[in-house]
Amino acid sequence: MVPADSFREDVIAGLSLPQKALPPKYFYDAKGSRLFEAICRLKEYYPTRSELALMRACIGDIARFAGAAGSAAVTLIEYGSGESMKSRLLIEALRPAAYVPVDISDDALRSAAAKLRRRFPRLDILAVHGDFSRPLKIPMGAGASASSGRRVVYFPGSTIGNLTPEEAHAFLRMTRGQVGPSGAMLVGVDLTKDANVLHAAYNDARGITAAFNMNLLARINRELGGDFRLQCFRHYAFYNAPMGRIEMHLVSLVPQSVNIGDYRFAFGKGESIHTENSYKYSIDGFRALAASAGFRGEKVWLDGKALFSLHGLVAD
Ligand code: SAH
Ligand code: AVI
Repeated sequence: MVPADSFREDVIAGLSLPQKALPPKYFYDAKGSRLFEAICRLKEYYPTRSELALMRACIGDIARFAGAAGSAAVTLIEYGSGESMKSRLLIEALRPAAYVPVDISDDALRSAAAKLRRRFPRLDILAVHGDFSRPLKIPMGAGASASSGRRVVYFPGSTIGNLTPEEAHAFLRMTRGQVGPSGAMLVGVDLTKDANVLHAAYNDARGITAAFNMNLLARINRELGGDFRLQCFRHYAFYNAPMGRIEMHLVSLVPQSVNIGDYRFAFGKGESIHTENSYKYSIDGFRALAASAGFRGEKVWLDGKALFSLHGLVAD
């Protein structure tokens, strides 16, 4: 669980904005993480399938890139590791000395770490429960001292797309400092594509994405004593082409007010809470963003349908 105080403060601040908004990192309580895992298995949600296909097809090359320094022990740090599904493939091929999964969802982190310990008994697994948008102390594995080890940051899933380009720039800069001149970064980035494909991926027929979005209101009710009536809101996701992003909102179906502790928020009919952006990039557009943060795009891997990309970045 994230500290209730910062959750409460962020919710009150977000619902007080002229365009009400909530940070997407709060989707991921235990139920939200399970719903996200269900999204990853949906036929409409191509990103997970595409990134896994890309990893399976190119894993030798990806591991060679990540382990480029040869003999130096690698510490593999993964931000937003969730169920560590893709990292398994990378760990098998790269054989790092240590793996540091970082996630805001304690439940997802614990269960992934327990499974990985069974699968890789000799791997040093140092799970960090925390928020990657704030400075975090990242441990080094026992076999990799700060002076001799190579740090590789893995950020798959296009989680970078949930940050604004300004936040993504700051995050890449922070990571560039963290991996140092001999380190590297592997970033999964969803590509700009036909708006119909994007629309289907965020409006699945079974309503799992809608349940994922609505769970944020249920979580506010559960953890902060809010009185959101879920049946009075609906999931709304669309592609904002000029901004190059999918936007997810929760739209009020009626005029209403909602209480959270001593705070009361009024909603007009049709008024929305903006809950998530999911930016889509061109290959060159993402490379330019990485370059502005001190990284050179050395490699890029694509799946067979060119829906998704994995960028291999090195210090410039
Ligand atoms: N890497 C996995 C999961 C992606 S889902 C994959 O590629 O499938 C995004 C993950 O990032 C979730 O596990 C969520 O809990 C985590 N997350 C989101 N915002 C975060 C933040 N600010 N700090 C740490 N973890 C975060
Ligand atoms: C984690 N993140 C990259 C997902 C995305 O596609 O933006 C979260 C998600 N939101 C709705 N469906 C999936």
